[in-house]
Amino acid sequence: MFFFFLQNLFDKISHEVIALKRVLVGITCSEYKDGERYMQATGEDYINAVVSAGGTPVMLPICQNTEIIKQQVESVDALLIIGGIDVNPLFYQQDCHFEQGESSYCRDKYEIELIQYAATLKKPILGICRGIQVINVAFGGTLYQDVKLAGNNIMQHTQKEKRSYPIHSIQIQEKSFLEESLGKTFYVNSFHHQSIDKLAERFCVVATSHDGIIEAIEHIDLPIWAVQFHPEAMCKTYIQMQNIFNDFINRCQK
Ligand SMILES: [Mn+2]
Repeated sequence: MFFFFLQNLFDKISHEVIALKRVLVGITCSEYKDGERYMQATGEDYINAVVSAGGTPVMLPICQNTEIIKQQVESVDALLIIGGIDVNPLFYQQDCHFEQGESSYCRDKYEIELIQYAATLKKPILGICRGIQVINVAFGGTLYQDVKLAGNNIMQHTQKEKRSYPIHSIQIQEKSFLEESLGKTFYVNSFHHQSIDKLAERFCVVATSHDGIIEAIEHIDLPIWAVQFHPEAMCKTYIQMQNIFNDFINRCQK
């Protein structure tokens, strides 16, 4: 009898511990067209990285209703802002440069609203690639519409190598979230032709490449972290990349 009591107690506690550990991560979506149908989807690599880190992924579709966006944010513990096409420069008050690529006004408006509302609730956010750019814009920063505009010796940031292999190194600031995951320097992949120009207020740069391009940022007060590369694509080839997601989920629990 006493054994059953202990067994029940143990089951109850372990169930609660597991329930505590599962961080619900809202992952943003990309738009695409399948024949005549407009679709939304997210990358399987993001889902797998969150699952491997012990989180529970849910997809957050793009929509244009403020009440729904607020409810999406309220219903999750954290946000993962994924990669994708360029941000429309009108969101940082610039005219379109010749090199500006494809953009989606609706996706930009949605993600900016999502990020700004999540910030008011102090929900943790991890931004990846386009994610770092849209986070910077959501807080008043600007982008180089093409990395070539950042200087004379800018290297190639749109690699021809496979996604799961790196192309350039980054130098990482001490005591930053990224040093915790990757150490002082690391080789990363690169699939961006735009990058941060003017950094939004209350953010700091935590990693750069040798040509000075911003490769990671974090907020000074809020739980917001972002990288310009694609760690989710390298989790299987470079185990340290999974640390970025593991550490993110751990910080979400604090
Ligand atoms: Mn790069």
